[in-house]
Amino acid sequence: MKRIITYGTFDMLHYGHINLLKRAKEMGDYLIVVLSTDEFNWNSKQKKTYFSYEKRKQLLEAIRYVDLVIPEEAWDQKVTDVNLYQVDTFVMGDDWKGQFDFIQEDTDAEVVYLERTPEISTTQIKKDLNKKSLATEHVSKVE
Ligand code: C2G
Repeated sequence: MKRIITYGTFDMLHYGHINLLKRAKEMGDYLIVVLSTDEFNWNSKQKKTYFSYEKRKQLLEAIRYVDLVIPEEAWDQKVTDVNLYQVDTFVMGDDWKGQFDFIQEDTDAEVVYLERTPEISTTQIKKDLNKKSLATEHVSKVE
């Protein structure tokens, strides 16, 4: 059984995430998603997610491509994870290109960077929603 692993925050789940998970699963038989905890996001990425870890985990577990969701609590747990779960392929979007090549040296897993889906991101969604609400607010003021 070919095991694949990938890491992420997956906040405000969108089709860019789904495209990544679909392609990752197509590379093997079993996909492990290592999901960043709220503490890890805040302490190591200064990110406050919209959805809590439990909600983000619930969403990921509902996706047909995902077989297991485990917590990401530290940047340096990747080698341990890859060895513990006997992973064959470590997959990330290519915004991370080159950042995880060490996995190939330190484990038996190959590292693959998949092209990001353009024009969609959690940050973009938040920006667009803010713009829309400001525009609506302005219109209601001038009516
Ligand atoms: N992604 C993508 N296309 C997008 C947005 C995201 O392919 N339009 C991919 C990212 O490249 C990543 C995965 O979806 O591989 C999850 O994206 P994020 O939730 O933004 O993950 P990130 O914050 O990059 O956290 O230790 C690694 C980190 O946990 C990765």
